[in-house]
Amino acid sequence: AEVPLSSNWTFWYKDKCAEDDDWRMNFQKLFEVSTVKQFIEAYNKTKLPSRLPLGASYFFFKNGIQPMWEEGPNRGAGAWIIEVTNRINNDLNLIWSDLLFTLISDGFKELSCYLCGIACNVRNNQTQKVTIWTVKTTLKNYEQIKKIGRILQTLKQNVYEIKSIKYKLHNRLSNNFDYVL
Ligand code: M7G
Repeated sequence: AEVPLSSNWTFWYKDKCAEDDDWRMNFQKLFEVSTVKQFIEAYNKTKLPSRLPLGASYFFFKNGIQPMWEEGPNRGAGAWIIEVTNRINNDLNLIWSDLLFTLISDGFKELSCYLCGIACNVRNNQTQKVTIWTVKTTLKNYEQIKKIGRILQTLKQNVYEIKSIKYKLHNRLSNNFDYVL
């Protein structure tokens, strides 16, 4: 029998859109996965982020959560943003894969209920981002959401060239960050 995942996930691709297009268009659902086998097959059929065209994004979200700020538990929430400096080396791919495998193996344990999904944005040779979208921060879950950030910081102890890890609210128009560790 197939080994079930502890959550079901959807893999999305979003192509770059023109400035005045509605950002919420041109999403493509690539795969829905609910077993280890389905995940591995989907992973093997998907290009690594470094091979995506500039401006494109991947999203890997829990089933039922649309990868948009306006939807469900993303509303009023934010994300941990991991900025990676360099497209030439493999760090973006490694961090993205690391997080995919962590999510499907329930590596965040009791913190997983505070996570909505992850995204990867390929922008130019200077800016690549992997973002970890959480539920809305409250006084009650603030510590847990910070703890997710501290876990992500352990990625820095590896060889990855990470520029910064910061938390940003989705609805913030400026580029200010809301909290750092
Ligand atoms: P991005 O693609 O997340 O990152 O956002 P980038 O700044 O590195 O390119 C780029 C722009 O896309 C934002 O400033 C928004 O105009 C739009 N955008 C991004 N997201 C994730 C959303 C979203 O969830 N909803 C809406 N309405 N617009 C978004």
